[in-house]
Amino acid sequence: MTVSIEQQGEIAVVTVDNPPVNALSQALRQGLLDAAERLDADPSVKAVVLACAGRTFIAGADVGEFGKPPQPPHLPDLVARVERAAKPWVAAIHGSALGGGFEVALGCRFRVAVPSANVGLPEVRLGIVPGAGGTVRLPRLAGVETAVDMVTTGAPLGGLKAREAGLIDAVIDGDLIAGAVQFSREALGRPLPDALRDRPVAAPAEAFWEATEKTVAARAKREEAPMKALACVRRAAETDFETAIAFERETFLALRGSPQAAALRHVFFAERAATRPPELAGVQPHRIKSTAVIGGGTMGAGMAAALRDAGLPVVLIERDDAQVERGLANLRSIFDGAAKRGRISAGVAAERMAGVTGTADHAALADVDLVIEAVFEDLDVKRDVVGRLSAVCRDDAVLATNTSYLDPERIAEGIGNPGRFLGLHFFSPAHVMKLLEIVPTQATTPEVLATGFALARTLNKVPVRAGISDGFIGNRILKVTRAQAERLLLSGGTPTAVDAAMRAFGLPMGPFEAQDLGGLDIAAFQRKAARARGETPFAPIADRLCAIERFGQKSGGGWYNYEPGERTPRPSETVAAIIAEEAAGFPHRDWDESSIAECILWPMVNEGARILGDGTALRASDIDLVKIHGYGFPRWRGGPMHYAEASGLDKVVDALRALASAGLADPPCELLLEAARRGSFSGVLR
Ligand code: 3H9
Repeated sequence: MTVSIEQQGEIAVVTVDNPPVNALSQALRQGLLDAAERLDADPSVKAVVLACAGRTFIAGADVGEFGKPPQPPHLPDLVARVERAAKPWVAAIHGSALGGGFEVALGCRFRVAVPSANVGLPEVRLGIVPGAGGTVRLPRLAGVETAVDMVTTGAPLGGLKAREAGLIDAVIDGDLIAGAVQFSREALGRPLPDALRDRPVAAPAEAFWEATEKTVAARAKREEAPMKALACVRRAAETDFETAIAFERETFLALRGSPQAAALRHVFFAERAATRPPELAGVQPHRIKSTAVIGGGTMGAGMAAALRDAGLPVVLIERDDAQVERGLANLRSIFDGAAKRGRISAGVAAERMAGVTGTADHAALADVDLVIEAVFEDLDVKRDVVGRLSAVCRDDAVLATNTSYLDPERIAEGIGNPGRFLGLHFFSPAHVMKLLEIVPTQATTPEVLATGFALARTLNKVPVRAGISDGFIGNRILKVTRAQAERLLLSGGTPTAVDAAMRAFGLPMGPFEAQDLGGLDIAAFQRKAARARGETPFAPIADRLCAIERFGQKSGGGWYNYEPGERTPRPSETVAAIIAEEAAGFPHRDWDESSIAECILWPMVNEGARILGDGTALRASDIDLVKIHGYGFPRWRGGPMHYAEASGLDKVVDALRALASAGLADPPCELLLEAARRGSFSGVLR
């Protein structure tokens, strides 16, 4: 870490260099404080430009320090010191000025930025509120409404929008430092504006707060930080500067140690670790400039949309012209839907479609860099497709399967150059869901595996490396979830109670509602295939529902009844009667919300531990990412593995033993027992 000072006439340029993102570590805070002292004492300096080396301005407090006691100098004191410097400071922003980085910029008298910069206070995404005056200075700069919007959503603003909102004083095209120095010289010729601490806040009407509290509460659901951030801005509008700063700091420190903040920090680092597997360091991915998707159904169209959203041209292959038209129509409806909801303009939707070539002719694949098949989930069908691809595609083209349950090794058997083949498992809807399971075979080369990770980055997806096992990581755990949900029904629970308990835990939907939405037939098809392989999948009630064609919403009823044209689940007497028959002889118990949640969650964690144990996942945090980004597990709970650790693995083991002795779950596996002895999954060896 260095803080260097270089003088250009009467302007001093302070440059921070603390790779990778100039986070405000203790050493950097000290370095900046020393610089402020030194520059105040130097009579030849009339103004100070604060700039950063590397890819970004200061991206925030050092999140890695949050688990430890705060060390002086504290960030609020640094910001206050910059604000009351004898010479005006000008923040020169490129990349991101986020969190504490933006708070330092708010301590400066002026802010200038390149158009590609962005500024914001994303603290709520880490379960905290700004802790160095952000909620108090921002409303003084840009008004209460902008401040509320930014601190409660955490969304940053781009350079031009930030200029419009008054967050920055000038957009600099061309050389940022030269522009900032020039800006400073000109500013010295005019009366200085007040420091933000000395500016008033226009307090909005009481009705504004009432309405905003409702909106923020509805959006935040169970997350604590957004409402607290709102309370901080309100305090800034209703009291004096010092009182508001003290309130913000107190709120920040209380949240910093909260379970939600710990969970969200865990996810923050898990997401970053997942994108850069250490074993692929230095491995060059293939360049992907053109792509193809085989199959234009829901999955194929979603994948094609994701590729187009990232600017890649797509060839969409179907078996005949009619199917090509159907696939293109699926894709068009995705873009039209996005345009209707205002996410993209009609022009952009048309441009996305223009980049798609629909055809039944495999000759169109001769020169593409990457082909992903999304045809029917049947081994022979997929093998046939992949065999054809290996014959028509370039020898170095990457070939991928989007299978959810089949063995990629078997799909690729016999193809030429098998090193270029891998599984890329998207989640439906593929243009929306962030998760991408990347599944190498024994033969997949490191370069092709690295291409999977590079593709995920291009598509803005969260990549997780998964080994080959039935359902990889996500669907393997899903099977356990569903089996547990049925065990609950056999032992006295109802679909309504189970769904309500899982919603109360924080999932967007309970397991039965989710099955009704997705359709029970897909899992039934997989169970049939599993039974043909000699396995014994457990779904006694779902099997009976499928036998009477209760497939979910699409057939007018599944676990629940649905009125025509409605999606509201209503309890079904037919289902209740089937449950009662199946449950006969099973010991009943009273289930409350928390015991239902544990009966589902702890067996999920046990399966997660098995998945770690057999190498299907490399890290417990990868399992958390799979559940969060593929299945809606609440981010603020940190994923099932983190949640189990935070709850105490001993407690999880005891609860699993109790469930197992009642015939309601498998006993804890070896790896879970080992993790419980250590108190954590990290460092547990398989
Ligand atoms: C805050 O400021 C609180 C204050 O209000 C109050 C204090 C009193 N700390 O994302 P990348 C690491 S809260 C530590 O892949 P990109 C990251 O782990 C903070 N480390 O790069 C990774 O490490 P590695 C508010 C951090 O170019 C490397 O940097 N600020 C931090 O795709 C590269 O990260 C935020 O929430 C950090 N703050 O994106 C901003 N940030 O190489 C969070 C990053 O070892 N950061 N790292 O895996 C970001 O949004 C992105 O990193 C950024 C760059 C957009 C800046």
